[in-house]
Amino acid sequence: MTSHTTSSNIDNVLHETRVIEPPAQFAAAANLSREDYERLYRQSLDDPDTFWAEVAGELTWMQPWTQVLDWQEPHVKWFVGGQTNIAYNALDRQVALGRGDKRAFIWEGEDGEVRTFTYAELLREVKRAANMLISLGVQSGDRVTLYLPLIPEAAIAMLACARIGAVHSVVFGGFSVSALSDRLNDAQSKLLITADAGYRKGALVPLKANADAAAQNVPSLEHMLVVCRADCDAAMQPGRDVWWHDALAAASDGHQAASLDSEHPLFILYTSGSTGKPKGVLHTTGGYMVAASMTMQTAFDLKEDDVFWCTADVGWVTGHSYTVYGPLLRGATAVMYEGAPNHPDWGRFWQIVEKHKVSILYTAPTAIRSFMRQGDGYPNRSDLSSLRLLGSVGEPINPEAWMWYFRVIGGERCPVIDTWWQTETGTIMLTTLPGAFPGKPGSAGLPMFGVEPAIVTREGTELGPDEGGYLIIKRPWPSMLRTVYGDDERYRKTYWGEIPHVYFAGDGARRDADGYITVVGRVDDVLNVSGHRLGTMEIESVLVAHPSVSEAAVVGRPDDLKGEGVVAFVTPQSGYVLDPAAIRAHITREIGALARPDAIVVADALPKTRSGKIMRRFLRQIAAGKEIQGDTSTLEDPSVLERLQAADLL
Ligand code: 6R9
Repeated sequence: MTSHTTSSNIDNVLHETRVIEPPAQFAAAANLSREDYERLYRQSLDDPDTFWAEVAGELTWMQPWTQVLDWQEPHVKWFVGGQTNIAYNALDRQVALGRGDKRAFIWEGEDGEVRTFTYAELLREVKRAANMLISLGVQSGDRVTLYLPLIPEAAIAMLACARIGAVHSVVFGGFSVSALSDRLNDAQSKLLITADAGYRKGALVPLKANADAAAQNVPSLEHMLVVCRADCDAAMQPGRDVWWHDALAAASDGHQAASLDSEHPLFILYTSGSTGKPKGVLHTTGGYMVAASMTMQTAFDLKEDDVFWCTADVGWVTGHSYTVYGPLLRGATAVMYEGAPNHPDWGRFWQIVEKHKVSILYTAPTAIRSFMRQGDGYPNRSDLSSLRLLGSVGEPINPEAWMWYFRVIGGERCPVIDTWWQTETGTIMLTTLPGAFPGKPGSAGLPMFGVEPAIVTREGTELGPDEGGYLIIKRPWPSMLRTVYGDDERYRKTYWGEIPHVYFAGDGARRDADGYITVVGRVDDVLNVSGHRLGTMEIESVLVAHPSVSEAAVVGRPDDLKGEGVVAFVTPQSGYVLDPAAIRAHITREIGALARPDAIVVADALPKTRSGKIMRRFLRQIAAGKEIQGDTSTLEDPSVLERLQAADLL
């Protein structure tokens, strides 16, 4: 098994034996006890129809389903024949339940501006936005791409799409022109919703200019809706571009949510895979809604007066499920923060926690490690006593960061839940329920309801306690991806074709004698940089498109802060001199700053087998500054390795 996860992380996790019992006060008030979990988990596997019917029954359906599950591997339908609307359940239903005056969102801009929306206000905005989309010709089933900063309009646009049955595809605002253009074309989007600009560390990101450049090669695109976030200084193309505020002002606030089939597509979200082209992961309405609502309630032990802050941008799946849909489906108050964690300094998160009295904080290990590096001074300057629960997501959390989070941020009063899941799984799959089970630093823990995981060999044989292998899921769950948009064959092969009849997660993991699963990292050519997935092939194909590059190989190397860093090995095209600055600029332009290599090694050749296959295993060792280990005899020219080891990291 090849794992790219930082070896120091793995070593730490392997030697970790601490068990942190749930703080007594938290446990006493927890929604679910250990016995509840065990009973409900058993029921969710033994009698899924009853379990899911009960959970789904907490939400509003315009037409009841006739069958809970229809599984024809690899295709699944949940709540078959049912009709519902996730935006209705997130908003209209909350107002009907008496939460009209409760705060739905507290948004804070990087510049300190605060906007709040009650459920009634948010519903009104979403109804108007739904009418605005209709007036621009958007119909049920059409794709709408969002390229926005983390501002309330991002959530409003998502909910408005869902309300009329349009399929949203959110592209992270940090992605490049060509990444946006590829995603617009793959989804054949009719409408692009963007902003004049976005704020990042005090500077302006020119979103509209990027959107204009991306739109040049997108034949399907009819309109662009532009939110004014900065100074409304954007070139508008007559006939195509419309200001959000103008169109919204003209739209009526009367709108009835569409009654949609349970399997009606809800969103596409692109994520990196092992090949060059990102996958459009498709999620549908009913199952996703039920799982988002259920996991929000159980994993986060949600209470009526919680203030929930998931720090993820809506450009990632975490932002879909726990910044927007999950909290609203449970009628919670959610915090949204637009900017960087270190703007104007590393105390920003803690000031936000104090100011808005955040009770549940959900963030990524890479952020926790950055905070840790800045010392205890920043968090100690703020009153963090409102916090009662802490969550982690996106990559393995090293036990040191876990303990720091628990001790310094949570004051040893707040349980820490480590949640493992993926864009493809839609919602949380592994975590130990806080209050019901002790936490083990570094280990995500137990399966959520309805999730049947196993650790297996490449052949699919189940492994025993503490044996490392491949993480698989043995049966479908409601928020499972339904396909790869436009490429069902890739869906079948990637997820159901690696090991017969099980879902292949692409992660390596172990399970201990208590059933806790520790996920150690990807087993495919996917890097996890600061919790974001990047395909090495994706970066390589961009590298070789540069005129000065002949061949390229990209690997990850352990990085204390980011988890993994990107190292690019490149050989020059004859007659060219490789300029690392130009290469970095090229990657930033073509993919985004996230993929910019931390180190570039210019080489005269790459280590290849006689059949021409690049041996990335050796490159990983070189990138990590390690001794070369393993059989080098299959290499066509083993001396390449010595030259690479002697080369400078640029
Ligand atoms: C939600 C999200 C998914 C990949 C996944 C795994 C890694 C996420 C983790 C974790 C260890 C955790 N990952 N959570 N690894 N422990 N708690 O992050 O989705 O962006 O699709 O990434 O992230 O490698 O396969 P996504």
